[in-house]
Amino acid sequence: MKKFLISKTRRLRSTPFTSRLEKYGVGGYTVYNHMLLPTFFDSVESEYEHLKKHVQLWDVTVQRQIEVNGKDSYKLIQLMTCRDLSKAKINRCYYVPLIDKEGNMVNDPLILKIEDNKWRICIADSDVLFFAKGIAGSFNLDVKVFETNISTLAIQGPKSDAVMKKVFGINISKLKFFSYDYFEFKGTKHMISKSGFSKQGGYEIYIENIESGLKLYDQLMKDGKDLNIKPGCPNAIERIEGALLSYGNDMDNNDNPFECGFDKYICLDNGIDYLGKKALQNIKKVGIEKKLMGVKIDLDQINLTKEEKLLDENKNIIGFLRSAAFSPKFKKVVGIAMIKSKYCNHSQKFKLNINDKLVSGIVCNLPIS
Ligand code: THG
Repeated sequence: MKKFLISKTRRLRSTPFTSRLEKYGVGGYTVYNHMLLPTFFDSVESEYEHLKKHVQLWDVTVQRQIEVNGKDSYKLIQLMTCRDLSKAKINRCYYVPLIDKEGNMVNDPLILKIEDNKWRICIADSDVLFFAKGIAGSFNLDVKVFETNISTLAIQGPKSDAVMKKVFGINISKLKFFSYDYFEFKGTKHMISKSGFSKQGGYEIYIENIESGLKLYDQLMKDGKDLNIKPGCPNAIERIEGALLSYGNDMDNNDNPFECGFDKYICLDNGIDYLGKKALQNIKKVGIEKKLMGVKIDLDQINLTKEEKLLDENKNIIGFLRSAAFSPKFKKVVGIAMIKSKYCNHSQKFKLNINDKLVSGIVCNLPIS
């Protein structure tokens, strides 16, 4: 098959770090929030092994930050999510399902409360800006809503502490999981949270001063050299094994937060008010018909480009495979699938037609174990 390139334009946005990724030999991109997101440098598998042993520097500028500020900022934020944020604290990160009036998923961002009347939403891949502006307009809220110019770097892996201590000093290691603070690099303060789209531990740096951010990128690569730092990116294998969900892949606007396993982030019964509350109360009453589960498949490779049907022995559809990758740990393909409720029991078997070949698999829990 003829190889082709993705054509870059203003619409398909680059990041301040794109030229560095290309210098380091980025091997492929995907598009996320209308922006370039690397998918691998050498190979997804070698980078999976490296991420679990060492440390990687990721350009995750695609996690665009939507800022909401003004008198009604909490009201707008709360209208969009079923998670109770009434007691949210400054210096903390909150993983929240955003839902519409029907109770369906719009996005699953990290939300940071910056000041009493200032919040930032670090979005997954959907146009939250227009959803937020639409609500602000129709509820006549006193808020400003805009996409910031912030670029995000993630330092992920078991040696992330060591690299970050070298660059920002010993205090960085006091940061607790899902909290953030400000740390200085050569005279410029950067906001840093202990978070990231891997289960290997690490930090995210929210860069407002690009000039300092570019110097910081180079310093992290330099100081990380003896710790075997490499440029990387969110790793498909690692995130599927760890059940870090990907909006647009694992779930979308046809799924609700109960079906995605977000029960602990759903508040139905106290004073808070949000768009989809009635819908979720109703779903809770009638129950769900499908749920995200893990799967293991007897294959040694897969390239999933659309949902695939999963069938039982009588050819009934039991669910749909939505993400999959070969796992060196399980020596099989592992995946995330939306499974019909009556087939959700652990160890339900299924068949799957891939490249005109029928292969076998089994349903399991998430995270995959
Ligand atoms: N970091 C930041 N913004 C983001 C992501 C991120 N925006 C887009 C995307 N990733 C949003 N999706 C997720 C999914 C999972 C997590 C974070 C963002 C995550 N989950 C933890 C877990 O499942 O173990 C913790 C959940 C919790 O304690 O509430 O970290 O990666 N800035």
